[in-house]
Amino acid sequence: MLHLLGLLHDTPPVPVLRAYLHAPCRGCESAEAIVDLLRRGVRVLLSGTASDSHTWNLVYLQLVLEEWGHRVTNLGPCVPSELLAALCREYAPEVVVLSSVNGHGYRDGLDAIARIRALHGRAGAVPVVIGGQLGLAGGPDPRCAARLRAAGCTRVFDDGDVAALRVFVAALAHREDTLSAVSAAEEAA
Ligand code: B12
Repeated sequence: MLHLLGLLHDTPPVPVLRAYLHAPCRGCESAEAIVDLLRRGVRVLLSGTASDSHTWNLVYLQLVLEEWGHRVTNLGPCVPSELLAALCREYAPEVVVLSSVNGHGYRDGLDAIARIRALHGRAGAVPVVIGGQLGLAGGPDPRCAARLRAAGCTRVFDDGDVAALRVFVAALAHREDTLSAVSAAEEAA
């Protein structure tokens, strides 16, 4: 059920969801828990890198991110950096997740992050993470990862870091909660 709801791009109004989820299936989260998760879910722009034609990594990441309650727009493989940057402006995601497994991720990632960080305003400041099999050496390369971070990548994940990605995106959801609470308190004052 949660996975099906994850296919929706925008969270429907909570009363609609509550009515729809009046009888959650056995083994699913309660309706309240699902509503809470969807409310706090992060808007994710997921993309393959410019040279990378692999797709199952993207399918996998979309499924797990949605399972964790986030809303994913999956741009698919071989996305040129200019297009990625243009779509960052268009969709205003809360996080960009880049995935690459063909061994050219360190190089493609540098181009992608340069284009995104060149955007003005909020779009240029969006958290951007990259992960997968990023280099040709068959394992993580700390120097290349450091270069990506210096260029503006918020986090660089290794191949098996899916659990760390979960923690990172969940923290963004909480950060938004905190920011909303602060603005509500400021408005009330
Ligand atoms: C299937 C496959 C293909 C298919 C892809 C079909 C398709 N539609 O996707 C085809 C045949 C087209 C293909 C092509 C090529 N492939 Co290929 N391919 C594979 C293979 C066998 C499986 C990949 C796969 O689908 N895995 C399943 C998904 C779910 O898992 P995953 O991709 O590993 O992703 C996981 C992690 O990397 C991680 N992850 C990925 N992204 C991110 C992002 C974040 C933020 C995080 C936290 C984690 C994360 O999470 C995922 C789930 O655990 C792998 C070898 C292997 N066994 O992994 C090689 C492999 C990825 N391919 C490889 C290569 C070299 C190529 C080619 C360059 C070959 C060539 N000379 O033409 C081309 C790529 C061309 C291009 N422009 O990109 C190499 C990459 C080498 C490297 N990284 O150093 C691999 C590793 C094979 C090898 N051992 O040499 N390939």
